[in-house]
Amino acid sequence: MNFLVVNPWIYDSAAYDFWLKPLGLLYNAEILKLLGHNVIFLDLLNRYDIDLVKFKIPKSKKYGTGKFYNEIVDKPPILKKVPRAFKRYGIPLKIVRNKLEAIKSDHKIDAILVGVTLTYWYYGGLKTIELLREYFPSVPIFLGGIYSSIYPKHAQETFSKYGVDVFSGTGIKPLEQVLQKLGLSTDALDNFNWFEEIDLSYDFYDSDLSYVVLISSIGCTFNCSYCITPNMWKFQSRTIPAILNNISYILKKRPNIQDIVFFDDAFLLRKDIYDLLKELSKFKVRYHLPNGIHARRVTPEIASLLKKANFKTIKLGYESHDFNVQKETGFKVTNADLARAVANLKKQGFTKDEISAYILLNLPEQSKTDVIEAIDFCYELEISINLNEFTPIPGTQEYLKLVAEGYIEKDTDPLILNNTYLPYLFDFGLSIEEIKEIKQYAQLKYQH
Ligand code: B12
Ligand code: SF4
Repeated sequence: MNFLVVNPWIYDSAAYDFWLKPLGLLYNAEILKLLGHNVIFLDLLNRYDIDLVKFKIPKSKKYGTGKFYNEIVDKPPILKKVPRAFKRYGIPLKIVRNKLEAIKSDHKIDAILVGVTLTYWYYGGLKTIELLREYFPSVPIFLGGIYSSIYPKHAQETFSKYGVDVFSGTGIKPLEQVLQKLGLSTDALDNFNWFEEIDLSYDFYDSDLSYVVLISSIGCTFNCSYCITPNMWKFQSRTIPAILNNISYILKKRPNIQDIVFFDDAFLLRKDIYDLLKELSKFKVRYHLPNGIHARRVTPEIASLLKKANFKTIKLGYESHDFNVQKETGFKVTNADLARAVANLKKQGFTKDEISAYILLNLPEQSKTDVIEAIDFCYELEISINLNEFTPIPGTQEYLKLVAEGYIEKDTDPLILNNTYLPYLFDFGLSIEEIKEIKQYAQLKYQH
């Protein structure tokens, strides 16, 4: 069969290509290919798309990250009160239309798969599907991914109008259900360990790529109050030989790749992390960890192995300076853990630019003082910071608490739960002024 697999645009007020690659869709596309199907992959967020670069040459910043092409679009009514521009990020509409026209005339598409990641990005999925329906009015469209797994009710209600079948859940099940719906056999997937066996090839990209994204483990053994990961995945890690094979396979095909990014939730939690890090040092690439790693696990030996393997981006999950907040939200870190991890990393020569800490901003139980103290603490440790604005994710403890306390409605439209819009629309947490003051404080402090 001919499958069209589409990574939709993002509609938001801010978005940046911080090594964004649609891993979930890539896995599903690889499995379809393995089953003998033909896959046409359309990533509307590919900054190096061959048609886009003819129109506008993208500028890449550090290690292949960079700005998406974007255009201001009309705001949906629910965001009218928010004084922020609303934009469509990704390949311009005209180019996408040309692509769909070409796909339609060259192939008989039998089914379309679309994946939405963040819950508040569903609107981009909707707009993409509206367009797909113009070209493929009667082709079955299937929606899956993090949004429909976290918020199935909303996804069902929103997308069924477009004749879209919505699937939730992680692993191979959603794809099996898609295949069954199409009347195809799933026997080949019985006892198939997709996480171990599928090599991400990046063959679906005919454009240049300066980085690739992989996962060596997925899920996490902690249970933080603001995080949905433990509800979605049981912690599992891919074996070291499989990870190394996957890297060799990619580098053989794309020797220009210089940056490998791990999207793991909890990169350091696997038991054989020491062995993995030793093996990773064999490849002449730079590695990056954009998700917060566990400070408690950054022992002197781990720090030394991270350095030897050539890790260039280390983000530590810190979130709050207040011991009570740390304890109540999941106890993944204390101030002493962070200080120890930083000392170990610094001893190996990691710089202030290479090490940063994620600090949560606007968590309901957090005070302005807590955020300021967290910034000061990181400044004193001489590391960089990333202020992460809190977003209540359906299903998490924080979300359920806000619903129980009456701050948000149970079936809230996820668009307004976007961390950029929250302070304009809800009464909990810090005010817009306080958030601005904190950001200015951090900026001024870090200018020196
Ligand atoms: C990597 C990652 C990042 C990266 C890149 C994110 C990206 N946009 O690609 C970085 C570090 C930049 C990041 C940032 C943020 N992230 Co993040 N991130 C993740 C993480 C750890 C992994 C995502 C991933 O690639 N998973 C691996 C793939 C294989 O899984 P998958 O996509 O679910 O796909 C599977 C299935 O869903 C299914 N599937 C997927 N698509 C389809 C389609 C069809 C048709 C079918 C049938 C099946 C199917 O098949 C796959 C295999 O099973 C997730 C947690 C998680 N474990 O998912 C959080 C997560 C997505 N992030 C989250 C958050 C909150 C954020 C931030 C907002 C944090 C902040 N406060 O600033 C920012 C937002 C930044 C941004 N604008 O992107 C939340 C989502 C919240 C939400 N409302 O939706 C998550 C769930 C973690 C959490 N805290 O609970 N993140
Ligand atoms: S440690 Fe990180 S990934 Fe694990 S539950 Fe907490 S926030 Fe989520």
